[in-house]
Amino acid sequence: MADFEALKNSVIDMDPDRAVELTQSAVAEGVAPLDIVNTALIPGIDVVGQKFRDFEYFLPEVIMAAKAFKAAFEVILPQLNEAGYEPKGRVLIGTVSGDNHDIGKNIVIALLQGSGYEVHDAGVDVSAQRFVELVRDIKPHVVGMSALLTTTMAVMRDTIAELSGAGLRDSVKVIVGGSCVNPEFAQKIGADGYGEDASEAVKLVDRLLAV
Ligand code: B1M
Repeated sequence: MADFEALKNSVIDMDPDRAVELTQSAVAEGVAPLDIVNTALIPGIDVVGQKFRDFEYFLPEVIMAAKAFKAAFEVILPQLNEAGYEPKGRVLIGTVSGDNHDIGKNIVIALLQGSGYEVHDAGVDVSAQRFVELVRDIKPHVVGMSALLTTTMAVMRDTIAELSGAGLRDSVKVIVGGSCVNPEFAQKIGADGYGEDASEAVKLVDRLLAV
């Protein structure tokens, strides 16, 4: 019988090998892939997010736990696709032009993927024009921009302006985050929301897409 509690703990304990092993045996037993995600992996990464907020876990632990999560998720991704798994929505995320900080963005991506979103990582140093190109190609429901440098915040405003100029603004929700950004700034530049941290970003996307 699949041990969901042990699988959840393998994510919390940052143990990718154990996470893979337990996921493989659950798959072999015929457990539905979505049950594995919803009953073990997401609850596990949720605990990690909470520990991070409570200063019980720090960055290295979050990155290791995200690795365990991703390793297990990779085992079931083909099964999810076969099972006709429908992502909750499509999200495009990047760190804005001039800014190479990507640790926070990567955590947001891991939690969004864990929560069932198809996420496209635009990487770092992404210009307003590049965001527009990617929105045209990928047709995301949500565009997320991350910035940690006060000098790069303006790129968020420019990207929203470029999206409007290209006639794409109404087709996507725009969210922003990163330690130099706040809700007032998000509102001022016409974003649809601000995520204070990765778990809040997931809740925000859920809210905006009403899922
Ligand atoms: Co840099 N850096 N850094 N740095 N760096 C900061 C940001 C800084 C505050 C340090 C300081 O001076 N105290 C400062 C910025 C000052 C400012 O403008 N306000 C700074 C600076 C100045 C610089 C350089 C200019 C230094 C230099 O070269 N002179 C340079 C810039 C390079 C560039 O980007 N062009 C630089 C370089 C670097 C490193 C390469 C060494 C490294 C980055 C490694 C990497 O990312 N791959 C680095 C690091 C590690 C930091 C600090 C120490 C840590 C950042 C981090 O990863 N935090 C940082 C100081 C600090 O924050 N204590 C600092 C952990 C991460 C989990 O948090 O990214 O905030 P964070 O993400 C959170 C939330 O913000 C939110 O969720 C995440 C998870 O909870 N979130 C989102 C983030 N994006 C989101 C998007 C969303 C929603 C939520 O929706 C789309």
